[in-house]
Amino acid sequence: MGILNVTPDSFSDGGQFDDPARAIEQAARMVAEGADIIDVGGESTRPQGATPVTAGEEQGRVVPVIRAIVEQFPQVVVSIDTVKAETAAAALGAGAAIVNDVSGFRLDPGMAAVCAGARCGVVLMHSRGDVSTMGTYQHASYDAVVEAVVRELGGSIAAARAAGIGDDAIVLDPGLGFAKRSEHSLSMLAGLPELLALGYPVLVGASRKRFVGELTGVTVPAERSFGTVGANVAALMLGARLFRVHDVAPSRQALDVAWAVMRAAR
Ligand code: PMM
Repeated sequence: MGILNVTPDSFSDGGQFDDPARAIEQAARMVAEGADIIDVGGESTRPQGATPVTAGEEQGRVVPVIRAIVEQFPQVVVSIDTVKAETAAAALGAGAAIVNDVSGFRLDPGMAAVCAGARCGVVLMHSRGDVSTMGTYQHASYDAVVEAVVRELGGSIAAARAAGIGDDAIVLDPGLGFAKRSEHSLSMLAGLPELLALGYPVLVGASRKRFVGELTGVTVPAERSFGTVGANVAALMLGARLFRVHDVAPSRQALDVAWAVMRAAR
């Protein structure tokens, strides 16, 4: 899953792709490098505290880009990274097939019904707080982080099922770096088997995150590609099957090789 942040202020690539023409160019590059899914986002959750945007502003950013990607790359699946039901509905109308909700259906009571109605795929990510605090440590207090995340994601799954979303439409995400210090993100990666025990495929978003920076000593997010690859290969071996990344080629190539080794080892 290649990341396309159409925002002026994302933590790792803010302002690079907020012009539609440049966004499409970046989508084309990610498709050429092997992305199967393009995740389009129009609202940042950056760790320094993000500025919430209105649904109208967000739609103005993402809808033209989604339309263009669907038209130019019909083989690619588009997901919409939003916590707002109204934006999800507009994105699905423009051709998106997956809703990636970093609040796991917590923040907008209308989200589950929109997804159920569209029969789209859903990524339920764990987080705490709202868009301006979920990227900070404000709610990063846990007795046992893996148990807490499994329990809290259970609430997201219940909301999805209650709205009529099928089990085969659900993907879970531990929410690396969201209300999680680096040690929490590491514990979540190590604890992926416990998340998988809930019975759904798991997506991880390790790309350029702070824990990768802290483990490698690389302070510039855009230079954390090697560390990101390490996290993704480890996550693959622990059971993750979807990988949200900024730099598609390194992770795609590493994961293809690691997967071939895993299959040959069976
Ligand atoms: N991380 C970010 C945004 N959206 N969605 C999912 N499912 N998982 C993530 O880990 C995730 C996400 C923050 O990173 P960005 O600002 O570089 O997009």
